[in-house]
Amino acid sequence: MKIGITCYPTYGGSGAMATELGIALAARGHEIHFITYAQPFRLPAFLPRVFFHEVDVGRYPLFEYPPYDLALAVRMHEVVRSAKLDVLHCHYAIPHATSAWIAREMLRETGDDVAVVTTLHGTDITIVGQDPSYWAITKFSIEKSDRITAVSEHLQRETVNAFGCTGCSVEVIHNFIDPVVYDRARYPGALEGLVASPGKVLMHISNFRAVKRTVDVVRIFAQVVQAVPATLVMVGDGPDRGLAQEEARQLGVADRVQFLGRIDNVAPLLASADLFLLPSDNESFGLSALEALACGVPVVASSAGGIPEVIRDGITGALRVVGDVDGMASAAIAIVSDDEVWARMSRAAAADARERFSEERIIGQYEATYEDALAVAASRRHARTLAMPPAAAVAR
Ligand code: GMT
Repeated sequence: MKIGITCYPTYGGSGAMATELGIALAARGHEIHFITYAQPFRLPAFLPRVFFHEVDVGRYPLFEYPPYDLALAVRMHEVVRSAKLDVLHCHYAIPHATSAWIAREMLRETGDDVAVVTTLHGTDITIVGQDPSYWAITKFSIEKSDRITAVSEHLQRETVNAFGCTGCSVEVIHNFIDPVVYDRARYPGALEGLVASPGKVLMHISNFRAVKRTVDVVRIFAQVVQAVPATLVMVGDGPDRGLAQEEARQLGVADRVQFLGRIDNVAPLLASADLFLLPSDNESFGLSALEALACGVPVVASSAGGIPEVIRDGITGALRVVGDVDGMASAAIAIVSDDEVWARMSRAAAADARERFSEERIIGQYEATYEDALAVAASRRHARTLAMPPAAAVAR
């Protein structure tokens, strides 16, 4: 199949997932065309059957807000025609699914068509999509997609609750990991020399937005380090990094907390961690938690959103309600201070991630969805032909 993939390329779980999906599909023989404003951050320079098409919004003084969605639609239209794409797969509804709909409408002018698949990732539904400025266009674009997928059952329910989605069904396809990349045994000692005696390594990876509650991460750690010698490694960057750094100073643990900034290849770091913390306010899935589990790192997290679909409470980690810093700290101490408990959870985490979320299993689900979308597109074309006056249908 020839598949166009559009995502946010520079940072974030949806872009990471979309890129890993494209790479895995190419390895299975499909031809992949990324259509985005920058090279996706997890995409290596060259891979067979993988192409990158940059979307250029141009510059014009009149445009205080350059219309990226239109430039994207034009690029999609062009790539579908030049590369003869079968499917356009949009990750994150806004504006990608809207641009795909515009591109598909433009294709009609020349009798061309493309199947559109939209994967919903989280805030495209839970925050942005429910903003009154975007609600109607989000609903419209989702309903116009030939197939819609959501990365968790939680997000599927949120979508139906928020938009109703007349005449559309939202299929759940969970996020996945490549078990060869996220393998503890593969990267010994990535954090060696970071601090003199690290003790247990607690880790958090995110874009440091308010939803991630990075201040809670520091508060949890401050309790853990009183009970067990430990270091907190904070990976990523974003609006709340300063707040988290200030909290570490206020709580007197700044010398035990390392802020590494943004790092694209996180597998070697995760493989050096003993515990991952994800106390988010909301998380449709929690891809970073899954990557940690796959590396044999138990996760202490909030029970928000789709997180319980990823982490098994008491087996691969511990779940507490949002904001329960004391509960998360106690759970963290119980895991890292008992070698036997930790080893059991670490093994269970790596095994469960492989069993339920391995690339092999999930990619097949996407391939089946593409086939379904092609069938929907074919019946759309058929219905259109039937609706045409006989002479026009023959001319087509
Ligand atoms: O909504 C966001 O925070 C951005 C989005 C992204 O592009 O990184 O994250 C969402 O998608 C990820 C990949 O499917 C999920 O693992 C995250 O849980 C989800 N974030 C939220 O729901 C807050």
